Amino acid sequence: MPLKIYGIRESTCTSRVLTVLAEKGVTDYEFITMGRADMKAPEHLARQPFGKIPAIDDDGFVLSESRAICKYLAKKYAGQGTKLIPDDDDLKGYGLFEQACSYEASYFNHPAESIGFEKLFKGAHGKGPADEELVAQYKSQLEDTLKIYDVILAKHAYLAGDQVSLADLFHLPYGALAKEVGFQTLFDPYPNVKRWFESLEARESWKSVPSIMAFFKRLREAKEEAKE
Ligand SMILES: N[C@@H](CCC(=O)N[C@@H](CS)C(=O)NCC(=O)O)C(=O)O
Repeated sequence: MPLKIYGIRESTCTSRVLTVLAEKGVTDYEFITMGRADMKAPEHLARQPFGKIPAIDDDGFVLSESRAICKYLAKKYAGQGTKLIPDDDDLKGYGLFEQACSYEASYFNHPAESIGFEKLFKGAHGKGPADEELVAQYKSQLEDTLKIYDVILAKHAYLAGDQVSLADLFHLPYGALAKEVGFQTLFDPYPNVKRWFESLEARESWKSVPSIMAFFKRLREAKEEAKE
């Protein structure tokens, strides 16, 4: 049975997984597009107890949480495409890789995702306008992180060393979104971060994934059409 991916292609967390599949050259999978009601249905809650996307079903093995799915796929398809995770016997490489994954989860994701929430998701879900005071706070938190990233990325090309890894790719969905919603020049004051992020955005894998902005544009157009 082929690998099944449950998600919305343009959603930030699903795009993280699709980017990894593209890096690995995996095309043999079934994509199941989920609506909001599908996410809360009992059969999906069995895959993702929090009622979120994405989730996968790999021949009966069920897994959720985009970063865990990416790590699983990087190991499952270790023999093909870009090497995105250190070998099992590379203990120090593994430590550095997990350290970089933790940087993303601890210091980058929250402010970047929160900017996306305030500036895009909130309005799109009818939850009112962005709280610009909060946006400024998240931007400042993100800048604190980028300052430190700039020092790290002066020493090596990527966060875990000189090879790209999942830890770098994990930044793409919310980093790109933060730029799209009004902070196009966010990374510019940090030359090493700018070089690093632009190199990630230029990867064919990421360019093959549909943009979250296109999804919300379609949603807005559909709502406007329904009103007419
Ligand atoms: N930590 C989770 C986050 C999952 C998540 O928040 N997914 C969003 C889409 S990016 C979602 O399902 N939103 C719909 C909802 O919350 O109802 C992951 O990385 O998979």
